[in-house]
Amino acid sequence: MRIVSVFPILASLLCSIIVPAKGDRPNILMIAVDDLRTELGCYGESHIVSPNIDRLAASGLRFDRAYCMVPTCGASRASLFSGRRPSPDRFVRYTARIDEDSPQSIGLHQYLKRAGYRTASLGKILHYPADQSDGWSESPWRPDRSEPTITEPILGWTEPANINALLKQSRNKRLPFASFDAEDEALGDGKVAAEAVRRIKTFAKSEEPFFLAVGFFKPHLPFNAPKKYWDLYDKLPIDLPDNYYPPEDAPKEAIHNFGELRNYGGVPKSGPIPDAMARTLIRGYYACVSYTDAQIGKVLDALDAEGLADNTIVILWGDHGWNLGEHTLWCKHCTFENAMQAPLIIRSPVHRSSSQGSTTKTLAEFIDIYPTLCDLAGIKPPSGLDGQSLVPTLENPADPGKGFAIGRFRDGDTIRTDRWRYTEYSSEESSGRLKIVARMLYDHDRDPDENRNLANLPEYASIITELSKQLNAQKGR
Ligand SMILES: [Ca+2]
Repeated sequence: MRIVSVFPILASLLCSIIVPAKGDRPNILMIAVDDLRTELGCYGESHIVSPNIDRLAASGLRFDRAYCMVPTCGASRASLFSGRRPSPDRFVRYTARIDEDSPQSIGLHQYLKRAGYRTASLGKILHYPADQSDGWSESPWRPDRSEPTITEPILGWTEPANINALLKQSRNKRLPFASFDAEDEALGDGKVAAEAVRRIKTFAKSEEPFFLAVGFFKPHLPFNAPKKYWDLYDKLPIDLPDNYYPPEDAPKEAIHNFGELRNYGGVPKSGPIPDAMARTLIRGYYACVSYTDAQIGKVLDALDAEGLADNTIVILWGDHGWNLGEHTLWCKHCTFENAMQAPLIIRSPVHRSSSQGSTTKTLAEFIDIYPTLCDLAGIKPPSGLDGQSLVPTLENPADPGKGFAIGRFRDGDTIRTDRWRYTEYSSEESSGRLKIVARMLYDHDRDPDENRNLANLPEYASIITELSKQLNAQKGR
């Protein structure tokens, strides 16, 4: 009984300590992009037209080595918002939710709301809008995502007659790409951007600090975008990746059958994707990135137009990477660099002099986002978070940081260090003990595309022992 009566007093004292005075807190605009890999103008060596993400990077800090915790939508987002590492029992699938997998966690949005923020979720933020929905000041908002009629079948990958047959199929047989002769707002992300602009105008009139989380659905499959974004790449010769083959000596566990893509109409159920279709998929992905980039531009413009940019932290992340044919893989769902790495850009107005237009090679994990935003907002993070603040990197982009990034997918646990990516795959024995059944090791100094698995070579045994020890000491349980 004594504990119950004392708790509200303690809680009240705690809140009075951690919450800065009203008016001192910066706003936070979070932009989440579904399935965005680090192939963008600002990340270099890309044909992708992404002027708006590029200008955000030019005014903020671009993280060149930021990693998701789980390369699948819901699990990545639940881990990010809870600030907790995934484990074999927590944040496993795309359907993961915090209130089921980690019910004791206070979500980032819940915590900011308690600290006096007006919190809003638009579009795709957590996989289920109902997950910890009490952390949003108003019900999470999602657009109507019905799409216009396809007026322009994508040619060049199969016979026109087959396309017409596919167009008549039911929704679950739809094609993996489509072009619409339509305005941006005819599709979901255009509606998300328009709603975000409306909210920013409303929030500008309020004294309350806001945490506005804006989640775009593209470039997630299907690669459907208005025609003008396809036209950006109309003349571009699209090549298949240089490493359109599995890595040398990679275990079978590393390569999946990209079932997510094979569910679509016209995609073969097994075997390689026909080259013409592969090229169209790459072009379609590019079109969707440019479409989303244009929507992001509208949101950034609204922030400027309302005079909020100088008091608003902007953070952009993709929930995980994507394979566009590398190693013959498509989609995410693996522990290669292409699936684990994702864009991360942070623009902190008070760190302009140290970070504006800079890049960093500090290894960052997406569980670091929660304590970073608390730090930037002047709020002490809750106990029990697994990540650490990236503010030292905003203050000095050469900051060494923690020096590793750990993640997992299904039976694979993976660690990235400055030089290495190491993955070990486990299987449960009849005794219940986990046994390592396969390993991968890539030397990023010599093999940044991860084309040769070194794990079975005896000369790397001591490096593997060290990486395995570090991985198992730090991974989520
Ligand atoms: Ca995703």
